[in-house]
Amino acid sequence: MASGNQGSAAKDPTLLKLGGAPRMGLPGPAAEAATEVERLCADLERDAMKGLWTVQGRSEALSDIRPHVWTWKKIQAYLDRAGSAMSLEDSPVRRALMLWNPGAKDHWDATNTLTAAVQMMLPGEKVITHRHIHSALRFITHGSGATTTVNGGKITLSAGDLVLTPNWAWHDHANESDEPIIWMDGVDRPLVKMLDAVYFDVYRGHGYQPVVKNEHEAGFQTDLDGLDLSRYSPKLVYRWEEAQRALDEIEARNDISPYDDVLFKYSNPVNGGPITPTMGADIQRLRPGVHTRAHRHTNSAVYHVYRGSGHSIIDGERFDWEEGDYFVLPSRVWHEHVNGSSTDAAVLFSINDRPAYESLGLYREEALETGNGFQA
Ligand code: GTQ
Ligand code: FE2
Repeated sequence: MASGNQGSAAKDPTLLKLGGAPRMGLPGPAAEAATEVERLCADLERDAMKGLWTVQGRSEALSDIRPHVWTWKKIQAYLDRAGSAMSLEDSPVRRALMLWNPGAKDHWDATNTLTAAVQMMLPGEKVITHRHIHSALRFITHGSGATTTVNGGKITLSAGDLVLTPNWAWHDHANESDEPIIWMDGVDRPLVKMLDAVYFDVYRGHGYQPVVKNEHEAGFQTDLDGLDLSRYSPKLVYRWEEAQRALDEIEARNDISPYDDVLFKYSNPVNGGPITPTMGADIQRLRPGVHTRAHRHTNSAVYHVYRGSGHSIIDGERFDWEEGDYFVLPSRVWHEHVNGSSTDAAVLFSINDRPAYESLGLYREEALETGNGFQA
């Protein structure tokens, strides 16, 4: 197990003991005072209050979000079934399989802040225009010839491309190719839900927005419904070739992260900041045989194994992954990544909620100092 796990310390019941009479400064014998404290607690709860002392020490406990791997083999079989069972002809819904964290209690998301889903469109299918206050992004994993139209600009997408649909941007999707299109959706849905900020709007008459921009204008939009372009990237599409070139350059200048190896953060060209205020995305290359050092941080993340195979050690447990798999990293747990191949690079695409933590001043990161930086 990982050392220094805040969760196990916080779950220690001895931390939760009531103060008792002397420390509470209450009169009378300890037993009677404890009883009075118990009566007080019960009465408080009947009147919609709670003694802080009954919960102190619990807030550091880790959330119920657990590390988990969803295999491509399983996802693919379910996509096949969903493809046969439902067709998307001008559909208001999307055929997307949400990756439901086995620890999530009252929602169906990958973490407490991030929705990750695998969406498929068959040849000729299209889904109608809507918009929402959520920021969303798609990373194309299979096929070529998908289109996403964002605020009147139609963007054609191939495997390895990343496209953004920022806050309140109209968007619809189509598969104009003759093969299935599959992509990863990342959405800041649970965070926005928790903040009670959800707005959702369907385009007039369940139809489609008109395409009014050319291809170049579509991929770089500076008229995003009044959005602050320093917080929402006007660059809406990041091509696979660009990402690969960026990784090549980072590797060539030996700008290696001990925790992530060769990592490129998709960023806003206006200021180098994150692509949205709530959700970020990274692409990373684990060079052959690389075993990264362990660290932990406040943000959570969901990974897609775009190429290669290996494993990650998350909170002391080994999780193997292969091409096409997805896995989730909860907040504040130690993690390190291993490329299982000594000849081929592994490529991981991931979404994270780090921008939300950073803008709220809550981002914290810590390197593992024991075990030479590796979990036991
Ligand atoms: O394709 O517009 O997975 O609005 C979740 C919410 C996909 C979409 C999701 C969405 C979409
Ligand atoms: Fe959407």
